[in-house]
Amino acid sequence: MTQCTHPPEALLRLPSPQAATIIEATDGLDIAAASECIEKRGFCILRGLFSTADIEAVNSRIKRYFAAPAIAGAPGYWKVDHVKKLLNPFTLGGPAIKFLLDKQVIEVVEKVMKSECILAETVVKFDRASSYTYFPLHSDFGVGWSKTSDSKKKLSWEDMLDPVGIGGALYLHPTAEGAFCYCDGTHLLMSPHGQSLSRYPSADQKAILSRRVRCDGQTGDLILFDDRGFHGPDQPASADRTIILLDYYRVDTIGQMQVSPMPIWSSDIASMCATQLRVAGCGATYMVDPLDYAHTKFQKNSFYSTLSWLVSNAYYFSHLKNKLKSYIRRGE
Ligand SMILES: O=C(O)CCC(=O)C(=O)O
Ligand SMILES: [Fe+2]
Repeated sequence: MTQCTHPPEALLRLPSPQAATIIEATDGLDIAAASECIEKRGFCILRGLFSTADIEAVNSRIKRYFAAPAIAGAPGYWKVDHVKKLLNPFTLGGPAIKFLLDKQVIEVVEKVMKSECILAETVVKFDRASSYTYFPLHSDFGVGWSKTSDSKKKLSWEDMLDPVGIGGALYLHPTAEGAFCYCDGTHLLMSPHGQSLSRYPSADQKAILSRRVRCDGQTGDLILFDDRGFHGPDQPASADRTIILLDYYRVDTIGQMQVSPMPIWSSDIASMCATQLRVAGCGATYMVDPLDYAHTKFQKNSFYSTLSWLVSNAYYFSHLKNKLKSYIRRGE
């Protein structure tokens, strides 16, 4: 396979960028319209797919988890840097499952991929307003991509011709500043110079950036996007943002493999149909051991050992009190 036409020529052939296409899904999702839009533009917004009650229920669970970090088993968020709070949405249980394994969404994703899909990764992400860009526009895949350096599977040019991954960004509140952005049609380029936009010749960077569309949206909007196109959060931003990110991988390309296994509530399993179980990772293997997953990065932080010591000894005084009591009782 020879390399595809490089930008900006390939970009010049595309129609000029437009505002995001919003597909109303309140009375059922038009699967063909959604998949056609993703194929053509690389992204679309699905509106009205989820009930307000479910979004509110999930938001109130997130509020509890995002109030404090997860320490010693207490409910809380994961910390990997100053600006973000993270959490696996499966941890929330109940209605959260509906957002992660929606049957209509799976149908769209599998139609676009022309393959079965698997939910490879998902996260609830709080992004703090920031005066600097900490997550620049990027493509999630390129030739040679693999999740870990020792992975045998590396993406080839042939692999890049199919949508290897379809991402999802679910808005949990009205979102404008800091919203998800997609560079219209850039999934068709197939990342000829890799995933990082800063590595592209400046004319290409300019052409790609000129196609950037900010997906302003409402609570409950779900953006589906082809991971091969350039995308990322609107940064710098003066507003905080909380979203649920989803990433479905193409099984015919990657295999029945997740980035890391999902922590699913046992009580939620009965509500899942065979397709949802498969997409959730039932019978799948994984690329990264949960102990080494990026979201567990805090174990490498310089405060980790001090905090560990504090937690290990958090009940020391009540332990001493019990010891003293038993000593006194024995002496009576
Ligand atoms: O946070 C966002 O808006 C985009 C996230 C993303 O692109 C990613 O995690 O790869
Ligand atoms: Fe991404």
